[in-house]
Amino acid sequence: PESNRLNSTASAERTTPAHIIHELENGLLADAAHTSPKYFYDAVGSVLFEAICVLPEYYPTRTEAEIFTTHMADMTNVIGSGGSLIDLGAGNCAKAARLFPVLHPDQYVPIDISVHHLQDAVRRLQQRFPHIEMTALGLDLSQDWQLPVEVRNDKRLFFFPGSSIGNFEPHQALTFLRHLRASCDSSGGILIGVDLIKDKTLLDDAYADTLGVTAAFNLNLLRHINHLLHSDFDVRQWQHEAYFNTEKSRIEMHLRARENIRVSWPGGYRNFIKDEHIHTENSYKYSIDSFVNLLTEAGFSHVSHWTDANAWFAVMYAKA
Ligand code: AVJ
Repeated sequence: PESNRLNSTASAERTTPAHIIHELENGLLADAAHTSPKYFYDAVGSVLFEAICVLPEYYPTRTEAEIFTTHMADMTNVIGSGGSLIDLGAGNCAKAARLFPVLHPDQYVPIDISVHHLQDAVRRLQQRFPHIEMTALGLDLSQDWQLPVEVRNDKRLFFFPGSSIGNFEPHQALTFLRHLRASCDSSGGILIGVDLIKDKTLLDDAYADTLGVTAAFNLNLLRHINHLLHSDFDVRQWQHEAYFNTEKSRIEMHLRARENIRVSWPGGYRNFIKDEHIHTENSYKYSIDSFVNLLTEAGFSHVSHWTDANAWFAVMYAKA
């Protein structure tokens, strides 16, 4: 009903920061429409992503977990213990929690786009590990960010699992890694998960699963944007697409218009013709050599890496 629409317009305008409105509008109005992958992760999107991580087709999560299980003792020898464990994009903090009993950090610093998302997980972890100081931070890692003074600068270990680095363009990934290198002293280091280039069919299937969970994850973006921008996307008019672009070494996710569509929001609109796309995500895949080079170019050294038997995924540690 019209009255509901007006009510939610008012609340969207109250709650969405102007820079987010501008970022969304700029992306939607660009010749090749695009959106940032950070908008996947509303409440529904975060749950859908957790479901993706347990799908048979989505090998990265279980392969990375298996690499940690198999090589934990070797990793611990290389990394050492103590210091401050800085978890970039911590979510439910489960991956970092597995490291506590072996790396014995003095401080745990989970970072996520919303500090609110971290609160429950950190409260539970603090009960299990009372002697680890925990400082949750809300930071958007795709923008400029700095660690506050509460984060100890004695052996900072940046933990960036899951191949989230793949969401950056390679030149942005380099800038991001350089920023990490500049954010610690020579006692620091990075422990990072990297998805590797592999057979196109395996990659395609991992992002177009047969249950349609990744399709739901991609389409849910439109509902989140409706909430943020008070736009009128109709999910039924859009089709999930995902494929490995071999030349660019990246998975691309798109939403394709099934028909001619006009999308409106307060202050703007965009007409999409049938088959026009919104580019919603890139997920870059690297070779071991290319990522070792990237870490080295960023100012890290002594890169160690561990992989699974199929060499589908790699975990790398590099010293500052
Ligand atoms: C969270 C960026 C690592 O690229 O594999 C999963 C996101 N998108 N399925 C990835 C994602 C579709 C995921 N990252």
